[in-house]
Amino acid sequence: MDFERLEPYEDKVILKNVKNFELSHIFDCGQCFRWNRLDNGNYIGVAYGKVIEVEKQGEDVIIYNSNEKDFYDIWLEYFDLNRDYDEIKNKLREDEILKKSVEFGHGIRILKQEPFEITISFIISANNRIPMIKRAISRISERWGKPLEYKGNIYYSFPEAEILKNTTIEEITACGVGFRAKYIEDTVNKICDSTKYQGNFNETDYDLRTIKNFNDDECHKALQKFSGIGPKVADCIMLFSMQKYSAFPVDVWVKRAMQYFYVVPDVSLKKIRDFGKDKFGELSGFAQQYLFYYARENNISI
Ligand code: 8HG
Repeated sequence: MDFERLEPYEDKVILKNVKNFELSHIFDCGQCFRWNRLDNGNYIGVAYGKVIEVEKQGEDVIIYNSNEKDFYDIWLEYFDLNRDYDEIKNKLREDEILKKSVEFGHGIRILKQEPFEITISFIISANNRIPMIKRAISRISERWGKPLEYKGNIYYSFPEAEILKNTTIEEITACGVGFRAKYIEDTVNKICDSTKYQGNFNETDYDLRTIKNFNDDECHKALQKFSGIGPKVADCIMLFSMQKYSAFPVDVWVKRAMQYFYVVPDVSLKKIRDFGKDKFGELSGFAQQYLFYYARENNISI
């Protein structure tokens, strides 16, 4: 566990002596799109139908607009606080080359996000830039999500699949997702049709809860049955919302990082994925995140 104890209050909780928790590392390392930094360095974000503000004060972390129940029901797992990141970092640091990236992003934690939101978000991420991805997801939420008030401002939850099912391709396109609208529509339809069979033996591979229970390789394959999901996007979905830590998403930054640090020749993304998974094994997903953050923040080139 990476914190000592919880101090609950009426409308906030304080986590005392938190290890391996840096707001900018967690929220700007590429895994999430719904967190925004305030001028004072705090972050406000929406997840699991709630809006919270997070502040780091010394070694403590304060979660505003929350309480003890929500912390144990949602945020403890969301922030992966039961995991000891020192253990992961120590193992990864045995690789002399990875040391630099691990030290640079020492406060990264892999968030446990919602599978449906992350599936749609990473379909939008394909061949796209992070500010554009964030804008599109924010527009989809404003249009179809539930309003949540905090300090006089309105935030919006990410809409349920059933709600997005009743939209048109034109409406989704208008949120700024471009050619990906048809993939979103098709994926939403498949997910909604599959959940009709919840509890029966008729369940299809399109039910995200079922897919989440598959082993890592089956999960990676099952996700690619949706349209708009290739190996890279499937790796991101399984890593950021299904706790499959052997995933190794290779985008241009991770490719560059692997070439820069490991002198991998200019080969296919698939070869780099195999190389990474082979090297980092069960910790591939974590290694990938330290590499992605290092490469992008330092704008490395090869
Ligand atoms: O966390 C991420 N890892 C990898 N490998 N790729 C990512 C992450 N987050 C993210 O948005 N991407 C993709 O990188 C989306 C987009 O194609 C590009 C933005 O730099």
